[in-house]
Amino acid sequence: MRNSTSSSKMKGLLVLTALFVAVFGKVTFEGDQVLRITAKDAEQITLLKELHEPMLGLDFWMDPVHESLPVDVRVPFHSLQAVRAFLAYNQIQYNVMIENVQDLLDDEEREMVKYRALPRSTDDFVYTTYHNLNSIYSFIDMLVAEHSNLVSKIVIGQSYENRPLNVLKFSTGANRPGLWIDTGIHSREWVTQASGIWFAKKIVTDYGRDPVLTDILNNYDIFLEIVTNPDGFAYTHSNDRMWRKTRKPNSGSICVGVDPNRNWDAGFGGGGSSGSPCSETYRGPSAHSEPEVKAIVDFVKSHGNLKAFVSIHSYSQMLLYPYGYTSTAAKDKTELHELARKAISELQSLYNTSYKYGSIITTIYQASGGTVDWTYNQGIKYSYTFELRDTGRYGFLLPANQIVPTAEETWLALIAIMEHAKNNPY
Ligand code: BHK
Ligand code: ZN
Repeated sequence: MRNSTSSSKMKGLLVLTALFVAVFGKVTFEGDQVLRITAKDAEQITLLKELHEPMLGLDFWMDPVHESLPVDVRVPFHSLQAVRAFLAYNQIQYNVMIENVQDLLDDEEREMVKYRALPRSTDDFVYTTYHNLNSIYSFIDMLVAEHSNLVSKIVIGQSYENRPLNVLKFSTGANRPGLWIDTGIHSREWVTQASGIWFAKKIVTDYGRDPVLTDILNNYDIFLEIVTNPDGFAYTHSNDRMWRKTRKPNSGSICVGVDPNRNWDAGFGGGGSSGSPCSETYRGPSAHSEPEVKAIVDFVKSHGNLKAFVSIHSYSQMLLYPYGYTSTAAKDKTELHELARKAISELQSLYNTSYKYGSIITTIYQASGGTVDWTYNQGIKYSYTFELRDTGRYGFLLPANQIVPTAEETWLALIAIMEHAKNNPY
């Protein structure tokens, strides 16, 4: 996730990868390992940056920034020997988190194919496995059909590849202020879309039964966009499980896609974003260049009365608030911090999962053009980003048996945020 030059070597590698995908259909990760590298000082961080050499084909799940954060990196099989020798030679500590990435993908796929048949209702839907885009779209339509008095589907726009950008609207009355939740803006963070599905079912199940949710929904509408980056998500199923960005081609480059969490008009172009189309943090040619981002921007502006905005990612178990592009504290920092503490203590009460919390720039790293920095600057005070499970044992490849526990604990934190917004009108 760092600036890369589009050197001819890089082009060679990318063309080879593209060719491989064209011939064999799907990128394979056989023999790839995920290493957790722990740099002990600034000198070792500098050495790690040499590993961004494009021919190595490394995929930084967590970027080298400072010594306190370990670096998780997927190393393709063809580079393993070189990378491990480099780390040993420089006496940089690391351990192997994932022995063979493809083994985890095979487990994931075996689990999914057990449930290929489309269920007839959302009661028969399997919440304990991952689903493809068609299955999620059909879930959305079933839910709306079953609970048309409570939930409707709004199409806020079209993706670059013309897929609908569906938002579920849970509403019990007209002209209410709104609370927003999105999942899956980074397509490979599969536990987030899976949790979004579970949240949707939870809302229709609990309304009229759970007093806190009922009170929230009697006063506010909830908007939920489950597949916020549908082109990327479809691509994670069809071609490359590790795809993060959008799928719009970049003019003048063979590299595809923009990081939708660097594309917002909040410190756009600043530190912690890249101007290189081949980078995983490529910000795009201009703010809101991505239709998936622009659709939300237009929705937020035309709605005009959102009171909370929660954008959900994985992994690393963090609850973050603005800012990411500047170290200037948000004016509501004290309240946001205290509410984050409350929300993660609710979360932890269920399965003892521990979260870090704080501003984006102080808790992870500087990142400019992020979603919740923009929504916060639009006046939506309760703007948060989650990083769901885990802390790196499986990373983006969280086993399906953790979907429901992850969704359940996260829901407690979401309720805490929504309830606080309701009790503190502004
Ligand atoms: C979160 C919120 C705002 C800016 C950055 C982040 C961290 C996030 C990112 O965009 O780099 C890390 C990530 O995708 C894994 O979910
Ligand atoms: Zn993410």
